[in-house]
Amino acid sequence: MKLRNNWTFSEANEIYNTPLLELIFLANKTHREYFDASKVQVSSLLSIKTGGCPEDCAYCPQAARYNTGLNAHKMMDVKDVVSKAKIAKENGSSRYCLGAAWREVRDNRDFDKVVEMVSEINAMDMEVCCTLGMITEDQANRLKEAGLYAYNHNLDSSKDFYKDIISTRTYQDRLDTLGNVRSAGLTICSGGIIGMGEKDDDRVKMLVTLANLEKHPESVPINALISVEGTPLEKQKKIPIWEMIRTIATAKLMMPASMIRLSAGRINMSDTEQALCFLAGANSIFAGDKLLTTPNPNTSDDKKLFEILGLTPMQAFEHKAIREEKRKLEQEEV
Ligand code: SAM
Ligand code: DTB
Ligand code: SF4
Repeated sequence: MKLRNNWTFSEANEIYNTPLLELIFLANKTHREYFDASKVQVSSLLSIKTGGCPEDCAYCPQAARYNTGLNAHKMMDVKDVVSKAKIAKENGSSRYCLGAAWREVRDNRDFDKVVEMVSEINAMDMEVCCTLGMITEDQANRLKEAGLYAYNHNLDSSKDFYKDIISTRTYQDRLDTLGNVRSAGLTICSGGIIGMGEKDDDRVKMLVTLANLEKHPESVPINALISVEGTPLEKQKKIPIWEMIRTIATAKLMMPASMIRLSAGRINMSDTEQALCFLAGANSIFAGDKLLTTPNPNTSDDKKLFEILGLTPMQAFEHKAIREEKRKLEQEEV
């Protein structure tokens, strides 16, 4: 299957509505054309600056305006972050993602510290990712020079539904940041959240926007909402697993060379449910007892799950090599 960035809504919608077992089969088949299906990328997350965020994202426990009982924390020290990254590496993580509860990056001492963290973790031969909110091209360049590999910035949902979830910035702001990240030569990690009350159409539209970017995001996190008490979405029910599977499989069929990450929400999924997500083309997870502020399955349970399913963690940068090889072969075919 060739990579495309001219998807129409109706094409994507048809994929999303394919009978479920057929959809899983097609996604799995496509996945195997691009990746070794026995390998899963394991990433770890760390919240380096927690809470007190001025934005109003309705799902987020870190927004200062909601009472979620979260303890805010100022920027962590570089050495503490580096030692946590070491532990994550020992536990099989090849990617380390640093998250800050910021609306946007500012050129201040805290940003200098992030640059230092990136450079030290990159020197440990891990893929370093940051998620720091909106960013300019200059700031993205600075991170790239320090050794940053990826920048995470989610579209979260469709343009239409975005307005119901966030009012303090626009969808275009998100797209502009993705453009700045690309211009700096970084890889993009961008996906969304399902289970916020959006319609199937909103999920399909979000995937069309992602898949029609000039270049597909190299990784696409699909988060199931973790409904946190005190946020406006506290009453949202757990998303049926079938909808998670449909979203993952559709993302894989539209962006076959991208890593689809089964992200937030694994804590509420059984092993069997997670296995179906892997079968539908997910090949990346967040590991470690905590995501940014909410719980995640513990490392020993994940190790057991990998054993049962015959999965092994990918090495750092391994998937990049697989993709490049595949692209080379395709070019030879033409
Ligand atoms: N402040 C930065 C930003 O918004 O881009 C970076 C951190 S923010 C917490 C990163 C992403 O986490 C959000 O874009 C959202 O997709 C995801 N997220 C936050 N709260 C979540 C929740 N309760 N359930 C699922 N995903 C969540
Ligand atoms: C992503 O798509 N999901 C991660 C990561 N990128 C930064 C964050 C999930 C956060 C879940 C809520 C929390 O733990 O605070
Ligand atoms: Fe702030 Fe990011 Fe949470 Fe929105 S998702 S409130 S920008 S930390």
